[in-house]
Amino acid sequence: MEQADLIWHNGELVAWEDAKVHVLTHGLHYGTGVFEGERAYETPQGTAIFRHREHLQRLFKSAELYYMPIPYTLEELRTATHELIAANGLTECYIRPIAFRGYGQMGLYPLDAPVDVSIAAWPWGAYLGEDGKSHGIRAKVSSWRRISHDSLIPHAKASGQYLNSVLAKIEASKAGYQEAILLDVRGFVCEGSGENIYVVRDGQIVTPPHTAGILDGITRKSLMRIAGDLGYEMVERDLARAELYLAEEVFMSGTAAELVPVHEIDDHVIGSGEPGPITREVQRVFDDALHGRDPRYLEWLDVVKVPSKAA
Ligand code: PPE
Repeated sequence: MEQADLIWHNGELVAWEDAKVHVLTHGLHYGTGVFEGERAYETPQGTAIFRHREHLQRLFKSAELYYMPIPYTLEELRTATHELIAANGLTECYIRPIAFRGYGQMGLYPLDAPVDVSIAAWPWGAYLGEDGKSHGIRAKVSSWRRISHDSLIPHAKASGQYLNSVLAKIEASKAGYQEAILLDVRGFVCEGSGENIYVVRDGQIVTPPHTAGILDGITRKSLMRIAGDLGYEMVERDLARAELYLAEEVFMSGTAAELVPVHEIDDHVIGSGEPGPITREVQRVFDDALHGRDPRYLEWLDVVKVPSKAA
């Protein structure tokens, strides 16, 4: 990975290589952590974090779902992130806040363990490759089902839950595909290992509902608004596996991945085999929104005061 100079750790900026934890950190053993993935982009207003408050709200909600009090306020973490980006001199970056049960208690009862909070930021290019973003990726339906409501909390972005995504990602990758698509416990389409998913059928954009065990993606919410503004209806409903193969277009979205077209699933060519017109249109407007080029979506930007080429 690409490094930056500093990491914010429990209220202080420390050197990147000194941001370490004890091997008996609770979260390392039991996955008791919650995290976020955010991105900052260069915009005409300066470097800006996309939907920063919404990401931090989800972080606090994930923590609360696991009975983990974060010892900072949302505004404190927001300001800390601005300081971190400025101190690192970053103009575009990925941002990873994480709150986790720290060192001091072993055993499954976590409530006496301290809660540590770190924020890292570093340059991270196209998650599924530049080529994937522009020409689309090949995906495989995983043999692993997405974690379900009755054993974990799909709405929480919690560290331990990601073992599910890790298994799916390894399986897809070993089979020669770039991404996995997980079905939910009932066998309906859920999402990618780190992305929400959308299918275009009869000109309508369809995406799995909350009850399918998705992570409530912030990019998903943004695309829903953008699609509506473009005059498309985005419908939340259960999707049968075969609807992936029958789709005119398929795309995925996430903070790291951004919007990525899918041109092949389980060796079935999707539509023309090229990213379709609706995918392209939504992708273009989303890219404008991220980079502050569309006045309709400026409210989504949290501008950081750092020297910026565009400023
Ligand atoms: N589902 C999952 C399972 C998921 O991890 C993400 C984000 C999404 C959907 C999309 O959510 P949003 O980013 O709010 O639109 N995945 C994060 C972690 C990726 C990683 O490899 O780490 C991300 O994109 O930052």
